Amino acid sequence: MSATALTQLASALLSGSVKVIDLTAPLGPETPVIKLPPEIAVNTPEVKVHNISHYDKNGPFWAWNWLELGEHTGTHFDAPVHWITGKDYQDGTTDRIPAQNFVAPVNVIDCSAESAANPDYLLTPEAIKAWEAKHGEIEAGSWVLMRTDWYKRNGSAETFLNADANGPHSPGPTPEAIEYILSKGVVGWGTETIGTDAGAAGGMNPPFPAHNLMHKANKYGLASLCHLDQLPPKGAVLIAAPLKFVNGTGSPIRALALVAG
Ligand code: 23J
Ligand code: MN
Repeated sequence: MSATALTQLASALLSGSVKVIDLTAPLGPETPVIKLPPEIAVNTPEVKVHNISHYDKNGPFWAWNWLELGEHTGTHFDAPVHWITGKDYQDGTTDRIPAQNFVAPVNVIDCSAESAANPDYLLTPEAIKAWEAKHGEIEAGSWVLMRTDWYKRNGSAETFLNADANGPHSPGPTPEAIEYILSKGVVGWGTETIGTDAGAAGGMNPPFPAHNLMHKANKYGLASLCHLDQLPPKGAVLIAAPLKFVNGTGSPIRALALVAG
């Protein structure tokens, strides 16, 4: 029997020559949540874990909890219906997105030096084209992930949100960068920050361009990814699947990357 791509992958997983990298932040009461200006929006709650039983009178042989959890919490997936521009897509909810889209190749654009020097760093089409000249073209059906090393700040809401009197300061894309990757036919756009947009994105045109433009095109977002510094610029495969919430606008995920070890 000849080795197909899938039997080769299966052997590579068993031998460790393909490794599984966990791109997910711990999810719990300490998980930072986005803080939108309260005068314009109601905010998502912090995670709460409610105990049902713990091998006690409420359940003598078992432990279990129930969760109080926003859809857009921690390492999570943004579905097209999350944004008003994507609200009419029939396949734009977490339960109706075709599962084929949850497994795809990734392009990782390293913006860590720029983001360390400037927390308001914005990725432009020119920077993406320079990356492509070095690493190869972004293919239709692939993800584009913005590596910033911002995940290293994810332990505390203060450093992660990085807000001052002028609002939050965190890196992200320009509207033109999102338009450029959409022209390549990508499946989605992902970041290490609290959302897929920059901290200053509320003041851009359109406001929150990663949300506005990606979801308008029935494409997806990933936020609060971790460990993008462990991925090659090209060649990894991302598995990022939301829970099958009925009519869901997003979901926490366990984001996993397959990389050559
Ligand atoms: C609602 C409004 C603005 C933003 C967000 C949600 C998110 O970042 C999100 O988690 O989708 S920027
Ligand atoms: Mn979200």
